[in-house]
Amino acid sequence: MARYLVLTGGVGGAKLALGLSHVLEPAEMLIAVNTGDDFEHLGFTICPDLDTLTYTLAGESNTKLGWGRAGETWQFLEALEALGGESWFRLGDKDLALHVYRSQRLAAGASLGQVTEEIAQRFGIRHRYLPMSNDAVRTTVHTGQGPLAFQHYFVRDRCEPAVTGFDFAGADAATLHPDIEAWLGGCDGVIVCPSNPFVSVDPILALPGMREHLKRLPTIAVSPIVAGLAIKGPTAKMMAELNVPATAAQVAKHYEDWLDLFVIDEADAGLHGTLSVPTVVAPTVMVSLQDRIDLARVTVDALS
Ligand code: FO1
Repeated sequence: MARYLVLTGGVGGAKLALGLSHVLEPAEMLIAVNTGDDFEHLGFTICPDLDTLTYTLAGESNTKLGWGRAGETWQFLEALEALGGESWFRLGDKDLALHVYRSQRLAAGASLGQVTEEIAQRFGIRHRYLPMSNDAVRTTVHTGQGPLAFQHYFVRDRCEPAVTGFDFAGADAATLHPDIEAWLGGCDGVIVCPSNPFVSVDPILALPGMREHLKRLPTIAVSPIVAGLAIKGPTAKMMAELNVPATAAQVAKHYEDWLDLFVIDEADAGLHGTLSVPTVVAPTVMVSLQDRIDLARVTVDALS
């Protein structure tokens, strides 16, 4: 039995993680989730990428919004707004329960990993996923308008400010979640989901020792860029602002220190054989569940 570590961030990554959960048994994969997007808001610790994965693996994701929980209502937010409270980050009533629960457990001394596992169990999720670290890491987006906490950049300011760089406060002093570290010691390869390289994958790579693991292990990444466009989110916009080409080739270059195989979309088949990393050409745009499963199968087969 082969064992894989899966690295993921938000919505795009969770789609492939769901596909992988249909292709691999729970004992064959562990998912390490970016927590650089986490923030403290209204007194709660909010972990958007962990929650996106929880809702996705539980079949509870809000497909209409693209984030949050299915069947959501907004009475809390409306009441908060009426009070003049901060409502730019939209917390639905059901979603709020998760933030209350997590914040209360963290205040009682539980680690983020423990709380994540409790939540996964209550949602009936069989495949294991963990925060990249139990320590707080917070992404700052540097922009022409100054530094912005990630969610201020992403949600409040709708990714409008032009980015100039990123930093991951706390990463240098943080340690990989101990179970991820242990898993890396015995695993057969790493699968990097089609998440934003700068703000979803790089925070995980910023943890001490992670890049060394990736250099040592077989790795495969799926391009988040197809024909110069990001499937979801601001990746292509960020690349343009950073003065690099918004192409799958550039993503491969970003990962080239440790990447062994790169999955590119059929629309980018022209790049096959032209990159510093060997490529696998496959349909990477995941619309249906079957698309997610098919891409997961391609990824696992290519790595094994
Ligand atoms: N994304 C938005 O675009 N607007 C929101 O109001 C918003 C609220 C929100 C609440 C809880 C949660 O877990 C996620 C939420 N997201 C929202 C998504 C999220 O902030 C981003 O998609 C990720 O951080 C990027 O990976």
